[in-house]
Amino acid sequence: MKIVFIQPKTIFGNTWEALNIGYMAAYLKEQGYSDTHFFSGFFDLDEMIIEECKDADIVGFSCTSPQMKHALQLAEKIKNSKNWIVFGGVHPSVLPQDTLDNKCVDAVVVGEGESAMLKIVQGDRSRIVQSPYIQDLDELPFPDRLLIKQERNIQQAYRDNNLRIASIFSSRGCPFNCAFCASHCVWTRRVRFRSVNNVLDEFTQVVKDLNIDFIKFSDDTFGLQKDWLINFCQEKIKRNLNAPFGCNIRVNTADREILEWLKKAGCKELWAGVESGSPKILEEMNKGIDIEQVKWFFAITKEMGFFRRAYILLGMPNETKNDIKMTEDLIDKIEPDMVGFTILAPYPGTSFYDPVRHKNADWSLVDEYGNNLVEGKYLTNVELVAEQKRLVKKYKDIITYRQKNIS
Ligand code: B12
Ligand code: SF4
Repeated sequence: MKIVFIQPKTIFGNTWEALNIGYMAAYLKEQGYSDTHFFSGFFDLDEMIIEECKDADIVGFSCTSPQMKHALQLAEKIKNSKNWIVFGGVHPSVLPQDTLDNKCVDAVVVGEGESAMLKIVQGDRSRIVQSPYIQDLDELPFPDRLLIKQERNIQQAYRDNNLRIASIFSSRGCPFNCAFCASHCVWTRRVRFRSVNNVLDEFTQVVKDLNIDFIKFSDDTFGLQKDWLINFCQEKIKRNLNAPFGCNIRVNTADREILEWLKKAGCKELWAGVESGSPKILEEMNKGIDIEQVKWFFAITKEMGFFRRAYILLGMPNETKNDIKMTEDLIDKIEPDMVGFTILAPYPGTSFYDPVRHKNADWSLVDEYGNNLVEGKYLTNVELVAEQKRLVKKYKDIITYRQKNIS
């Protein structure tokens, strides 16, 4: 049985490792299905992808909303009477019926993909497939990084950062409820953790096999459980794993003890959602943090010598120029080492998605770095984009790599 997985592209052209596909392919391989192939719209030409799918039995597309357009363009050309076209990922999970309304889509997987995809490979021809979540994540094999041709992403990272970088996930899910986030649609709000040893085994293997200089923990938020996190740091030190790493962290889940352990274990970078300097806007985002926590986190992490990145989100419905001014004041106070300014993107699965208003939205044109869908009560879209540009210019010395490149 020939199975082809496709990572469609976004028009904004930033590439990333298709670890979701790597996970599913490794799982299928363990169950005896190893005739799997992978193509990425970022690197492979459409004609080549279509040609390679001619004799495929199952073709799986992995989609966030901005990837849907390219996925459907390819699927229309690939669909034939013999193959079975499956769509999975965040967008199809949130809008399964919408996705199935496209004639070229045979089935949609809602939520976690590994065991659902196995069912399909074993003959399940339901149009919507949803499997129970895997209880023990250690049961999953490590993602097949060779199949997803990760070397291409590593080289890209090297060109951008002069470092060979790879991502690892230590958990699935996030218990928080930020209004602009769609994570819960795939993972629910119950967090599952891999064991420390399982994560460190992968860490060891990835660093060695791929010659990696820096590991990114791409979890929604890393080390949500204090005991787990301290144990992870202690074990990493014990194993003499010196490769540095960075992670997403919430300013209200860290404490001094956690940060000290992270430091000792080689964590160099911390990436935190600051979002806004206005309490009213933080409330509107349902972010669950306050300004004092932000100030405390950035002061202590500066003192400890971490490289700290702050994410700022503009475009909440009630945001005014004065709120943005409060955000600037906060940035000046906390002095992040890097900052990025995104604009709210009302993706399906977030609280800002409106099925009526956004029915015919072209999601391929929607990006957090700029989109024409969002405007607030007090700021028009044009004003918001102008504010974003102004801030990018003002903070040009510490702006994120991606934002520097696109502005
Ligand atoms: C890390 C991350 C990134 C990293 C990726 C780093 C990396 N190494 O992979 C970066 C920063 C590059 C990134 C980029 C983007 N991201 Co992002 N990202 C995430 C995050 C935090 C985790 C995604 C992830 O890889 N999870 C781990 C894997 C294993 O999970 P998964 O991808 O969901 O796959 C599982 C299932 O969905 C399913 N599945 C997935 N594909 C398929 C395909 C088939 C055939 C089947 C059967 C099943 C299946 O099975 C998989 C395994 O169980 C999520 C939030 C979240 N927790 O979901 C946002 C999230 C997915 N990102 C989002 C977006 C919008 C993007 C961008 C489009 C942004 C942009 N404008 O460029 C790009 C697109 C890239 C992408 N596909 O994720 C949105 C999607 C919302 C939506 N409705 O589309 C999310 C949900 C965040 C949010 N705003 O709410 N992202
Ligand atoms: S933005 Fe981050 S912290 Fe908030 S719900 Fe999403 S994943 Fe969790």
